[in-house]
Amino acid sequence: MPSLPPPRLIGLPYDASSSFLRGPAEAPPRIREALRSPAGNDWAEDVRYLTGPDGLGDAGDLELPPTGAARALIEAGIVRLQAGGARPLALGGDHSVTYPILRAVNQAYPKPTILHIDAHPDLYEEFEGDRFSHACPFARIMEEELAGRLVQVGIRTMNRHQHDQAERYGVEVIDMRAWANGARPRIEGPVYISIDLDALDPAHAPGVSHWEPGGLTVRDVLGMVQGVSGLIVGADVVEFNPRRDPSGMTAAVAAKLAKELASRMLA
Ligand SMILES: [Mn+2]
Repeated sequence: MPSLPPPRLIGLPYDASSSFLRGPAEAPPRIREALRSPAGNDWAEDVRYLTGPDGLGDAGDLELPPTGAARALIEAGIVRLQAGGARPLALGGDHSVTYPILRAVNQAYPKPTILHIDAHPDLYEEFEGDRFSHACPFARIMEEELAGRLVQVGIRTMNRHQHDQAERYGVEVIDMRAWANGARPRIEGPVYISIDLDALDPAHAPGVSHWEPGGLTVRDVLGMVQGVSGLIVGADVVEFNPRRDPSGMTAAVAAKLAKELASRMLA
């Protein structure tokens, strides 16, 4: 059996599709800094060493303009990374980046299941006149049929329009009330994992643009990542806003999630 392409970090410094605050474009170097911090080590919780030739690679950051032209560059950048024999572990950027990433991932792995961990469904048909807003990526993904299944976890901002969109596209939503009652995602086969840090309770991850109390713990999200048994075809950690993270604590959370995603991708 040929060995799987290893995971490789790719930074997407882009936040021009954010509806509320800028800042996530500054995230990738801050997450790398936390990954390399001497405060921690280079091991995942399953005792896997992540550094070195068999570990987590790094493709650096894409150079992106603060305009919609960034989408094509992101798609091309992920296609290039995959052609180079790697699977993307993308560091956002705002959540709009997930749509072009999925277009690229579909070329290597058609229609994966998407495990989408977020406070928000991001299913708006358009938001304030923009169909490519960070409030819309999963509407674009579903209308282009870029996912076999879309499973959302951590949702706690559903409104009537997005509820209708979820029904229209057959989205499986485990909202926070269902999570609290014990509902858990069941994921089989190839999966893409998209983690918006605002899925976490702001007490755990204050460095995000949209504070939405009543969310997941860091351990909840780590458990979901570590519990995925299928092939992870790619992943992203998005919506980290360093401007709201003076302590660097949310950067540490983003780095921790990236490490555990990398370890699952290397397993
Ligand atoms: Mn969100």
